[in-house]
Amino acid sequence: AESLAYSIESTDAEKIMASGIAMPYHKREAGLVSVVAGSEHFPGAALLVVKTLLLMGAGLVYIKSDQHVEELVISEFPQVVRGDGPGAKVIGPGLEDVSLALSMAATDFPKVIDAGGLRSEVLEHAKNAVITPHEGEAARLLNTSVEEVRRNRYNAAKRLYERFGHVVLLKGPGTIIYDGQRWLVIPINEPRLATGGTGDVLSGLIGFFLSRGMTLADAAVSAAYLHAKCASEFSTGLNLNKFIERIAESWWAHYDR
Ligand code: NPW
Ligand code: AMP
Ligand code: MG
Repeated sequence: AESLAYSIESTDAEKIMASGIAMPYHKREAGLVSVVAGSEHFPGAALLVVKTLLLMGAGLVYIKSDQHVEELVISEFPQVVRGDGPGAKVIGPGLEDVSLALSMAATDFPKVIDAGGLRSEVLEHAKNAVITPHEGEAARLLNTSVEEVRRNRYNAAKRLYERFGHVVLLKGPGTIIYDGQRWLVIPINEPRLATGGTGDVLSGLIGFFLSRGMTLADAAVSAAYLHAKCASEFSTGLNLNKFIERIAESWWAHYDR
């Protein structure tokens, strides 16, 4: 009952998402995004974020990671630029180097912080961020158990907001977004999303919407909605490359041709 009280209708989510649609005139208007992601263990996370950004239509994508990951990303997507650029930040998917997250967190640019960036020392330092923990990550940040988070997901989201002051997107069946005033819930239980790499795609989507000038909460809602909706359109488990393509097709369908 609690979740129904706050859940947003798909028409509302579509409206919020549509507010981010402007026809870009050139690449610097189409969204600049720096991706700080990947590591020796998890190079794929950086590829998933970058692919999502490129297919959504980000104008210029930068990759800042260890040398091996940067080279891998650029060999797959030669349009990506090495280093950090003046735009939105996606910090953390597959990232193991906390110092890299720390060095990027305090800029004024809007940012999404996930996975390897979800550490107290990073979040205390960060500005202008949406944080995207799953229940395990939320429990770690709150110094509590996963069972406790699961028992009251609203309370966990609220406590994360109170502790760190960032917009919170708590992942799971019924993703909760809390910005200190509004509760927004994507009321979708989609088992196809319960698989490795889907969170990395979500981070890319949020980074894209931030780069198009959406507020932190609107970017989080738009991304979580589009992500869950497109997953539910599959008749099988997700092939992540096809999943990213389907999300991007759904987004691009909003442009008049
Ligand atoms: P368990 O196992 O259920 O008892 P971690 P991660 C617990 C990157 N990836 N969802 C769980 O407990 C990510 O970006 C790279 C998930 C366990 O103790 C990260 O940088 C990929 N976990 C890194 O890998 C593809 C839940 O939390 C711990 C949970 C690690 O990310 C995969 C797991 O959390 C991945 O995206 C829940 N709802 N509830 C790639 N191909 O490059 C409880 N847990 O240690 O942060 O591990 O999420 O796998
Ligand atoms: P991560 O654990 O970081 O890979 O993120 C998983 C992504 O899939 C998040 O966007 C979750 O909200 C989503 N997800 C996982 N399981 C479910 C589920 N059962 N129903 C809806 N969304 C889910
Ligand atoms: Mg994750």
